[in-house]
Amino acid sequence: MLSKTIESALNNQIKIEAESSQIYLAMACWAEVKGLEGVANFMYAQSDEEREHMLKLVKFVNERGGHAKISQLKEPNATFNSFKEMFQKLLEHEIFVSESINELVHISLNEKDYATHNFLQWYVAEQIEEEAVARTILDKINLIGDDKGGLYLFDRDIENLTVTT
Ligand code: OFO
Repeated sequence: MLSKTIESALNNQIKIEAESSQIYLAMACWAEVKGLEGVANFMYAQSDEEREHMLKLVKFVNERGGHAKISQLKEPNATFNSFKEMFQKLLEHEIFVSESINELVHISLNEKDYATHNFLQWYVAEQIEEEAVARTILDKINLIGDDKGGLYLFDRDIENLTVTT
């Protein structure tokens, strides 16, 4: 059985994962209208993954005697000045999510909820992976600079940078 504190902390994370999915969906749309198909597909996949992260939490809360809360979401940013800016925002967002997961781990230990603590380890590992992918992408974009040919190749290759869930 989840304590009220844990239930509300997990529900807050459900909202964060749902918002992540929306943020990445908006990024996918922007990349698609800008003609970068590879980047768009990559971001659509990221958006789907965030929804999976959300669902995993929803099911955990409901199975442990809580009630998952489905909240109203913030409208995400729809346009960016550049792909570099877009991926910088992605990295910043993932760092924010990691901090939120760390806080949850901290709360679960305070509450002596070892089942939730164990469940959260998957998210801890996932965040390491997602931050690493975002940093790799930014390194590549920094190398490309303003080179259009480089951006074309990057768009073709980004789909190989898959994130494992
Ligand atoms: Fe990438 O945020 Fe979910 O966990």
